[in-house]
Amino acid sequence: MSSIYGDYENTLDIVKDKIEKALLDYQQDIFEKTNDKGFEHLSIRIKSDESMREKCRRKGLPEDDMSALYTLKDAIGVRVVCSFVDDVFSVIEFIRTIPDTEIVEEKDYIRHAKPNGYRSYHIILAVRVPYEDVYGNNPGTYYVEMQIRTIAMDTWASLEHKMKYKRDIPNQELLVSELKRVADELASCDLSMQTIRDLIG
Ligand code: 0O2
Repeated sequence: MSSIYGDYENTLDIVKDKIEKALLDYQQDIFEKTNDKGFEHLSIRIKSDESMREKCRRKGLPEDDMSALYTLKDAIGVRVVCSFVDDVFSVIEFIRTIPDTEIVEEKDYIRHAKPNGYRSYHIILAVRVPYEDVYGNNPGTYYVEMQIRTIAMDTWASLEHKMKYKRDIPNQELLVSELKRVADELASCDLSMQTIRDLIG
């Protein structure tokens, strides 16, 4: 079976590399200016053919390049994990300045946590490249889903994700409410950590 990304698979790699380079340059720049890191770590991936097909099926979409590259906008996924909440917002401000890109969707689950306690900042970034896109436009537009959050938020999200996809967990209801409680405690710790860092200077 041919790739769900069709003729556009190679361009996805180019877009991924462009965004990765921008973020690594940012990290380098912050380090040169402050001797500190702009973020703790970065992960960037292209959703596998099988995962994208599975997501299309789950959402009732045709398994084709239009669904994979335009209707769903997370073929390329980036996660930037920071030590401190202020670093998260600095990364977001940097993202606004990346040339040939435009933020087309923003969800602030940090100031507005989801009811289950999930916190993270989500951006859908449209990236213009001198190659054809799925609509036949050249320069073309490709999309990148970005999640920017603290280490605490990231650890919580991994644990909650694990629970969601495991079946037959005993006391699931209790775990859900414990996770919510812990999410709020972690948010409070994130703020205290930020305050201490500011006081240290
Ligand atoms: P997958 O398979 O991980 O790619 P919506 O339709 O608005 O409810 P949407 O458009 O998918 O949701 O966007 P949203 O809310 O920005 O979520 C995007 C991704 O963030 C999700 O991908 C998850 O990876 C993550 N995410 C969102 N909410 C939660 C949460 O409550 N817990 C955890 N652990 N992760 C979350 P998908 O869409 O699930 O698909």
